[in-house]
Amino acid sequence: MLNSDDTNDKSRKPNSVATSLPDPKWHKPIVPDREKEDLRQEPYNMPKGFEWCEVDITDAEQRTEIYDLLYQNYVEDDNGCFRFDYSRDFLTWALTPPGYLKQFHLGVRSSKSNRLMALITAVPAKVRVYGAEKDMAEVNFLCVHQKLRSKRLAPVLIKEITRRVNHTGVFQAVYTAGVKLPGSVASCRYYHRTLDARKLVDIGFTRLAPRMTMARMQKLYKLPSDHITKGLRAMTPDDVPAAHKLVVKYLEKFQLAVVFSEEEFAHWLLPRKGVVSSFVREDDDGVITDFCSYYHLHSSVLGNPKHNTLNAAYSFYNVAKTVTLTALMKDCLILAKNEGMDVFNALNLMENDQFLEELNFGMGDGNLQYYVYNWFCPTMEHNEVGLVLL
Ligand code: MYA
Repeated sequence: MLNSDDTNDKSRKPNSVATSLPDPKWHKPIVPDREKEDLRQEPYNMPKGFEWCEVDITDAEQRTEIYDLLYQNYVEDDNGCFRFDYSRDFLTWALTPPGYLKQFHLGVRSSKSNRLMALITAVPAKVRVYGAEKDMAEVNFLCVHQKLRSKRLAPVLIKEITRRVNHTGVFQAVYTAGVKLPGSVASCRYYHRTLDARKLVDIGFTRLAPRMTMARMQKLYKLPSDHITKGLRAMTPDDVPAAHKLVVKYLEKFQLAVVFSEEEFAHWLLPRKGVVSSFVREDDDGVITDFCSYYHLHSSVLGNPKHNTLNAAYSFYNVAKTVTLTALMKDCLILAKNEGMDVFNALNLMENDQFLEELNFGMGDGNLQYYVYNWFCPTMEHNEVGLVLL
């Protein structure tokens, strides 16, 4: 939700050059890697009445079980007004990148009813933190059914996913959370750009400022009906090699960044209807010069008589070379609005500070903490982060 209170932690350590080799004294595993035979071989014990399962996201019925668990129990805002509603297609996308493993889609079922009661997932990714490039896991969708909260099931889920990931020879992971736990590497803030003022006011996502009328607010957030940058169009499979090069090169300037292979880039960025939208700018010579993207993540509106769903676009990866980042992101707002979005969200990471104010984004009310599991390194500023997790 929108807020004007800035509580960002400013006590960050200094920069170092993003891709230069890091000093091993300040950049190292907390616990050294272990051989397979030295790892725990058997799964952690579940409390009586519950058992582990692997949930098959490619199976329609099991996908619906994941969807329902998250739809009813996943992340809410602090006021309990909104809850993430990850669509089935989104979940399929999020959990099946190249090299994904079924044993990392870890669920807990009730032995009696067989109902899915908890979940944690990991997918493989190459991530660079400062100059150290590592195979890591991206951990997401940690969820315990509301009826089973505060029974310390979450730590068991975390230990078991760690064990499973370790068995593939991977000892680092990245994840984000709204909660501040020990050892975060960066703290980012969400910003929100109103697209449908009336709906956002109706559902209590934002308020009419003092002395503001709805008509004035709508005027303030009005956008042109079509995008402005010449040559900007949806990305196609043919664009992948050039767009991949552009994005990978751009991400080199950040201290925490994903290192996409071309295949991973195609998975994460090729447009999927209702899931992810990506655009390239092709110049008159047919060269791909600029790139922008956002993903579609809706939220349930809880207890509102008029609206059930908040349609939100989330800024993903953007590279502006021949236009300003502000101009490119203005086009993104227009494209997102034309896809039916009510709000456009962006974190203040990468170079997003450049456009947030000018494009009328308002500051959100919570921070998103970034964590690198089992990695010791200096903390970094929000604008040194070049990684967007879902
Ligand atoms: S972030 C999204 C998290 N999900 C939600 O917020 C959904 C709604 N909430 C819930 O479903 C539950 O409240 C959860 C906790 C499941 C969050 N990350 O079982 P408990 C610690 C890490 O009694 P519950 C995402 O998905 C808490 O500090 N730890 O509590 C990324 C306490 O520990 P300690 C968390 O409320 C996930 C303990 O859990 C989080 O029933 C990355 C209490 O357990 C959190 N977001 O369940 C996970 N929230 O006592 C880490 C609470 O020690 C991955 N806790 O303070 C680590 C890397 C693993 C792989 C490594 C491979 C190398």
